[in-house]
Amino acid sequence: MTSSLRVFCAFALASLVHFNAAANDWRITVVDQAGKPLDDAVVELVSLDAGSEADAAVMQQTSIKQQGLNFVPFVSAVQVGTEIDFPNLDRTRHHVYSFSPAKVFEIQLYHDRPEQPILFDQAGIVALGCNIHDYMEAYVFISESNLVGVTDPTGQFHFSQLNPGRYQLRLWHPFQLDDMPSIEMTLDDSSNEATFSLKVQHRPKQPTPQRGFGS
Ligand SMILES: [Cu+2]
Repeated sequence: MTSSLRVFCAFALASLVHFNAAANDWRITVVDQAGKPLDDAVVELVSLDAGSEADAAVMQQTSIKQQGLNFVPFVSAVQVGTEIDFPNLDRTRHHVYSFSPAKVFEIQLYHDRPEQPILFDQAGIVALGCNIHDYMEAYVFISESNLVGVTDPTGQFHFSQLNPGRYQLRLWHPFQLDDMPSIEMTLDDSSNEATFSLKVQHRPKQPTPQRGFGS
């Protein structure tokens, strides 16, 4: 009896240690060539260690609104197999389309909510447009990995509960000038932060005056 209790305690302790080691946070900051925080940058991690793809929980974007005659958000990052809804919150009708090879589709002129979401079933980068409003644009980065996100206005994206190990990091931004950087990194069992720089050609996003009408 005593001996089985001891075994149980050792197992519980081992589980606890493992849990602590797996609870890694990784805060990635992306800046432009001038060192200014860069929002709308996609950060993707692919585990290079077999079997550690993670149970990591990352928020998946599941809708792209049309609001104020713009797409919101401008950049989305999802895992392959994600369905995205395109609700139209404007009073005017939109006609959303993509000619990108990773997902060719169109949702003909509509109000409110389309009948069904669009399934993004292939990795790649999709550029969205609207047939009615030429300036409207947005991007969807579809990743094989579930460890993917988009930087906020402070240039940050925060991964939590990552398993320690080796990862391939890729960064992408719609305005970037160079090829997509791909960097191998090792995550240890303490909290991690890293800053990366992307060379971009800044330009306005969906450059329309956001007037009240139609929205
Ligand atoms: Cu439109």
